[in-house]
Amino acid sequence: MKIQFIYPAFERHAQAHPELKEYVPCNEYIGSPSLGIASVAACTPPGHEVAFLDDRIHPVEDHLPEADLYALSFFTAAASRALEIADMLRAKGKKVIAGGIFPTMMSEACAPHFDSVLVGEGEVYWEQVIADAQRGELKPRYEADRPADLSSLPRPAVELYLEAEDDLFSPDDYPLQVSRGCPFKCDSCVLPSCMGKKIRHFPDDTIWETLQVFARAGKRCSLTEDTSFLPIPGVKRRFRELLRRIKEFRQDEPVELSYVGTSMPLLLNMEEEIFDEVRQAGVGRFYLVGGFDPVTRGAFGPGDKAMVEKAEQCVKLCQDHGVEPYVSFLVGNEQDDEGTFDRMLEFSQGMKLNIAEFAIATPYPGSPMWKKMTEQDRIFDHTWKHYNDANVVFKPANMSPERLQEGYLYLWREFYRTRQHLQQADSKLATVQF
Ligand code: B12
Ligand code: SF4
Repeated sequence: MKIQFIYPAFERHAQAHPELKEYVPCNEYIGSPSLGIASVAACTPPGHEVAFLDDRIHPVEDHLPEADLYALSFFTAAASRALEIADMLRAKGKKVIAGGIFPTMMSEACAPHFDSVLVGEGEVYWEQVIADAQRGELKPRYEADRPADLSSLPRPAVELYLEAEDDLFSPDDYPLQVSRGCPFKCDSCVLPSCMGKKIRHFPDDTIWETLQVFARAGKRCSLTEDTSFLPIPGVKRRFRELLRRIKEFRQDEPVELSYVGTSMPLLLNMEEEIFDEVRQAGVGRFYLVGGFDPVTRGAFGPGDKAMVEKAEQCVKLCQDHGVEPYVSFLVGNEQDDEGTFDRMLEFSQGMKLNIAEFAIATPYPGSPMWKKMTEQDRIFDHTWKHYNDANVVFKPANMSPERLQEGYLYLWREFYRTRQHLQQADSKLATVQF
């Protein structure tokens, strides 16, 4: 059988608001696809052919290859396009199945558009799906009855992505997944619902192998998840071991990490040496998420002085240790009011931030925020492509939706107004996702 995986398009900040391109000087950069397809494809039994199509670069309408089964992988921002592609393919009589975060959280919304909806971690049931598809007996729904056992999984088949690169698309970094699951429950995060509440770690060998494949292809890797810094016994120790091994590994291989993602105040729990270890592992940047935690919510919402000082301390820790802070400011939290936008800009100015991004709080299906906003009947937009952190889809607590939308554009414009020199900056700054 030939299985054609498709990564449906979604709009990023600058696509949703083209005026951003006029005032944000950093080069536009399309991020790599999520690891979902590569992870599932790696578990395909022998004897089948797998192929990958990135609809963001090569729209399905113009590049539709023949296949026996079309497997779409998508999160909420890509759901509008995914449903459109599925309808189009099924009108042509093709078999189409859906997996990923959105099908996992909203399987009923997907069901009318697909032959099968796949819920949860795909590695658990993928062989069964293939066997049933081959016999022409696909079931309408498959669901993982347990978390995947990471110790027995093959590494993600990232060659699928690397081989699909061309002149139009060749990202310089890819995500590297070191664990799954999280015991916390931040408002707008779906991970604990999708991947479970317990942290599970990939074995070192799986991580090394993946890192090596990327390094040999000239790619950097990003540690995109903040769970490595959580104050849970054993988690930080494991992360430090990982950093030390990467440091050693770099003596023989051209391994480079582009950034490590973390919720801002988690840095305050870190021992000083970790910063050096991060740098020695080649990490040039922290992707500092603000707006998920009580510290930054207190700092930028009501402007609580003690919280502002803590937030400043987080940025300063990065600067003092030579790791660039790239702050991602989330606006539209319950505490935020009309003053929030200027508080964020003053903070950026005071801390001499070089680069930053701005995102609108979004009630992703399956997240605690979704549950609360639905119960309070505050969601007014169910167009999934607007769920991309660039559009207001709910009624904010202390301002109108229009004011929040304007404030978000104001932040991008005002922050970058004094940073036009970034046009000449190192191409690595192009990893700013806008
Ligand atoms: C790397 C990453 C990115 C990259 C790459 C793009 C991408 N879509 O992944 C970039 C940086 C571009 C990105 C951008 C954004 N991202 Co992002 N991103 C991630 C991250 C950290 C890792 C993705 C990944 O590789 N996961 C690992 C794979 C293995 O997991 P998976 O895709 O869920 O796949 C498993 C199952 O879902 C299933 N499955 C998936 N596909 C298929 C297909 C089939 C056929 C089958 C059988 C099974 C199956 O099996 C897989 C293996 O178990 C995730 C967090 C996470 N851990 O997932 C957030 C995440 C996906 N992003 C998120 C968000 C919100 C965004 C932004 C909107 C944020 C922003 N500030 O703007 C933007 C999107 C657009 C924009 N405005 O720019 C949210 C999505 C929430 C939601 N409900 O949809 C997540 C979950 C983060 C979070 N904690 O909330 N992101
Ligand atoms: S944002 Fe990070 S810490 Fe919070 S629930 Fe999601 S993965 Fe866990």
